[in-house]
Amino acid sequence: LELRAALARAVSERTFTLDYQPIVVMGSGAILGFEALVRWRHPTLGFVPPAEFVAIAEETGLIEAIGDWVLHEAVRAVAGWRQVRAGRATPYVSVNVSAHQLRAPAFVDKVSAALTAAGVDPSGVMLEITESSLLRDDDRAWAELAALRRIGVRVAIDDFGTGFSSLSYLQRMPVDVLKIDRSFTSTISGSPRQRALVEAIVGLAGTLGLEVIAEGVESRVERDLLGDLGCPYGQGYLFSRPLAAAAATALLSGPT
Ligand code: G
Ligand code: G
Ligand code: MN
Ligand code: NA
Repeated sequence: LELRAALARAVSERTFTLDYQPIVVMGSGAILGFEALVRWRHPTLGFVPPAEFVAIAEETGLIEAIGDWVLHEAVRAVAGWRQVRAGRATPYVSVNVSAHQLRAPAFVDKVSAALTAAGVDPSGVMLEITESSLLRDDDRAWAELAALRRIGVRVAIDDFGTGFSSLSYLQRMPVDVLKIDRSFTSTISGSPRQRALVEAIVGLAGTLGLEVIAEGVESRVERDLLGDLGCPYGQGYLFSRPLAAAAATALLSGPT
């Protein structure tokens, strides 16, 4: 309850920050974009893990205000990166969106407005929706996502493999990318069965014309196995931990 009140205060005082974790081409290390991860440091409780406060924010509806802030901040960051990278590859930002946000009216307009305000074209943003929330309220959410894809925003299924998407759902889902859940990545080196599962996911993605990104890549062994199985893109501690905004920009200023 105390945390709830503090969170409400944090929303009005905007005491959140975003960290950014690189998403890379695993073979070369080239940066494709960054996943934005919200952070909240409470004045006395210290750092509160997002898994905790995002859940409270969803229950209380505060996630809408937090999500709006995250979206604007993340899009502003892309504008900066694209300036740093002028004339070279154009990185995107991948933003986690909860089902609650998708259900709110005018979500599409909010995304467009954030893009317009920052002067970023829609290819600068990817939205991550968990597999379970996509399944929970399909109609509204799917319509919103389809509308976003029509303007050029990309959509990823987050934590893929942990939900229960049927093949017929997957075929119809308005998405571009599957992010393979880190529970698969972390067991891939020890288990032929897990390797076969990842291979099946990669094959499925190929059949459906979807891109795959492996999450939670922590070792070179995992990276190489993923490459062998046909998954070219990844993110994880092997490449980089989530970075503060300035560090992310500094990384992009480098040679690759
Ligand atoms: O950064 P960390 O691994 O602790 O994140 C934990 C969880 O919080 C992840 O599942 C992530 O998707 C979620 N999360 C992080 N940032 C955001 C955000 O801006 N919005 C929402 N809805 N979830 C987020
Ligand atoms: O659920 P989602 O995929 O959005 O969660 C992202 C979370 O995973 C972030 O909180 C991030 O800190 C965490 N993360 C990113 N890379 C790694 C990794 O290599 N290993 C582990 N254990 N966690 C990671
Ligand atoms: Mn995510
Ligand atoms: Na995930």
